Amino acid sequence: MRTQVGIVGAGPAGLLLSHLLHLSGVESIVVECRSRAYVEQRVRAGVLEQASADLLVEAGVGDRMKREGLVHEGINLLFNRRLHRIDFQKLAGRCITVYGQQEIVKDLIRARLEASGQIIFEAEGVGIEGFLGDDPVIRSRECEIECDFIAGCDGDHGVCRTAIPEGILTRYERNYPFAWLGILAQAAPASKELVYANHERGFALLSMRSPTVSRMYLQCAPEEDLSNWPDDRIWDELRTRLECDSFQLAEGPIVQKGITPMRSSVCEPMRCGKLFLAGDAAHIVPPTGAKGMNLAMGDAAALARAFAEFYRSGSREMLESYSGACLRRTWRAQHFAWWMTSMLHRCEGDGGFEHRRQLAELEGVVGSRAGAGYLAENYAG
Ligand code: FAS
Ligand code: PHB
Repeated sequence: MRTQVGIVGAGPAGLLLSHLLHLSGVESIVVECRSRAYVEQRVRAGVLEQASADLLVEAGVGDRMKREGLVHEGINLLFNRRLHRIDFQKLAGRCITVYGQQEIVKDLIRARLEASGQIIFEAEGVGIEGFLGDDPVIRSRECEIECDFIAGCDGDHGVCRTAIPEGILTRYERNYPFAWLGILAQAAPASKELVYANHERGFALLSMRSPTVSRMYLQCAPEEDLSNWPDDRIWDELRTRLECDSFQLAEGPIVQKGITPMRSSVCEPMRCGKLFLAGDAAHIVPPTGAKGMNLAMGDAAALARAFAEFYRSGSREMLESYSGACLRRTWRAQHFAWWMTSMLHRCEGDGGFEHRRQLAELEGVVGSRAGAGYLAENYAG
């Protein structure tokens, strides 16, 4: 097979890139190792920055998000058992949309297939080569795709980043001494807006997917075993950490559980020859700042503009500046996600000093327009 841009990975980055290229008249083929059913049920991120939601609407794939997504004008910080609201609309003139990542994946797959786009699901033994020269190829057991460029959108455990020869990439990493235990529950969210809690027993987050479905997280040990967390223990811990006078947690059947490690990582550069990395293939942020999916969508939009410019005018200028531009945005998001993570999570062995320092930092954030404004501008994008 032959195409202009070969894309590895049908997550938010790869699918959005393929859709945006289609809108610019640039051909692409997406190669995905999992089934359509698998990628469409994978529960992950849930918060879209204003720019990401606007991008989906402008690209003609935001109708269901506008109908079913929950538009929020703020979030809440909970500490010392008191709720403090950060008003995004007042502080930053923006809002967020709560809409599950798997819903965005469904909307993008449907749009691509309705436009006769090519997505090869369940591809086995995917590999790439030729991107250092002039003949990039994506190979799998089923097919061989010759292309002008390869977009590595295959996430943190994909094959594209690792296909880059030693000595070209520099990887910057930070591992956190905790993880998130996340649940999806058939339970009405106790709060209309997200609640991020700093509690002496650890961090907790109250989020949602609809007026009847809660998405909640609690800080746990990095090597935590899910079998140690039966439903009633999860609800007890969430109730304790989210205790406040403003709401009462409603429990319900937990339909999905998972543990997400907390890590920051950035690969520089995000390009090697005719291979361009986008999304989690290039960078991982701790989910505390709700940035992962938004960064992936930002990379896809930048790469789509660069390819469109190349095929329209032959100019390589935007291709040359892609990595630097995306890394600047990525490092800003890395700092924000690190700041939110460090301010809200308990670290063992800090003898209580760190927790009191965090509480003082939180008082400073909610008590000052500058502090609250920084959080609002970075969270809402
Ligand atoms: P993705 O990982 O989404 O997609 C990569 C795709 O490539 C996958 O479909 C994969 O199957 C495919 N692939 C991998 N190897 C391949 C190969 N060899 N050949 C072909 N295809 C291959 N972010 C938030 O903002 N908030 C959250 O709460 C949050 N929770 C998360 C929970 C978990 C368990 C994980 C892993 C991530 C979470 N994230 C969260 C981050 C997440 O949302 C990512 O930022 C987002 O999925 C990035 O999108 P992509 O870059 O498209 O990568
Ligand atoms: C989610 O709803 O899944 C979610 C919300 C905010 C975060 C992380 C995850 O920071």
